[in-house]
Amino acid sequence: MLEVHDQAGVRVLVLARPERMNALNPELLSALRRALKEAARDGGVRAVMLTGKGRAFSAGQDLEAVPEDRDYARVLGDYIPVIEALFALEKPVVAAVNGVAAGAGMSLALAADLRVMAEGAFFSPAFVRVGLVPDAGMSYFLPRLVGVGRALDWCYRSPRIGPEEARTAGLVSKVFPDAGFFEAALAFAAELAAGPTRAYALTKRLLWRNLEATLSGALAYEAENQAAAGATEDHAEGLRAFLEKRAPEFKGR
Ligand code: LHQ
Repeated sequence: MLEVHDQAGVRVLVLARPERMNALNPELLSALRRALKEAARDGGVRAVMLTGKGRAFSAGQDLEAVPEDRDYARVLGDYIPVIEALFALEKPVVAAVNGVAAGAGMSLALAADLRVMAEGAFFSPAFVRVGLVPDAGMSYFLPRLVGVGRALDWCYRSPRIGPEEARTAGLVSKVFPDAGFFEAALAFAAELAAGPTRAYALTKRLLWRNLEATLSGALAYEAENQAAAGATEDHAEGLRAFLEKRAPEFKGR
């Protein structure tokens, strides 16, 4: 259901219900929640990559597992801790979108820090197709990532958002060929894992929090975070490496 392994300092989480396009049900969500908690705790993990097994990233909510009473507030109770855990993780999180990411599957990808996608993959908000509204964080992340106008357009029409449109909108960092996609995405995540991951964590908090700040609040929060980054071993190593004209070896501390 969820396959977990470590490669090159990256905790790889693979949504693995390929026969159901990795549709999300309570068991998979709870496994994901546990795995994210573990990844946060494990000092050997420097980055996390979330991807899907088979031809989908995730087709979103398992439409065969919706309760008869359609108590979606309860269903969403299983999503909330997962989205919050992705957002709170103090390590870079990459969604490697190998195939379709629809509905709440797209929401999962949006809650990652960065996204890369395969040439044959696409995003689809999908909610409107079944008469629903964006959930699992999409209403929060999508307008912030691509602007309210585009988010509304996508949520109303639910088009297939392919690599070109996704890249133009700033939704994905890189597009890789379908053949060898996993390896290319892993190399992307591994590069982050070898970086100053403490500084990444502070940057993530800084950028998101300062979206809501006044200028003076933002400047003060930058100063506070720069003081924290300046106290890391990685900063000392970065300075040393610059002066010694060599590549830095960051440890994430
Ligand atoms: C599926 C699913 C799926 C179960 C494919 N569930 N089986 C709502 C409610 C409450 C709270 C949480 O949030 C939400 C928001 C949501 O996420 S609503 C769901 C949004 N997702 C969708 O509407 C996507 C539905 N799926 C599709 O449109 C297509 O299946 C896609 C475009 C993903 C793939 O199309 P194809 O490549 O043509 O494959 P397929 O349709 O033949 O799917 C393969 C199998 O996977 C098939 O089963 P079968 O037994 O016939 O082989 C599908 O029934 C199953 N599957 N999505 N969400």
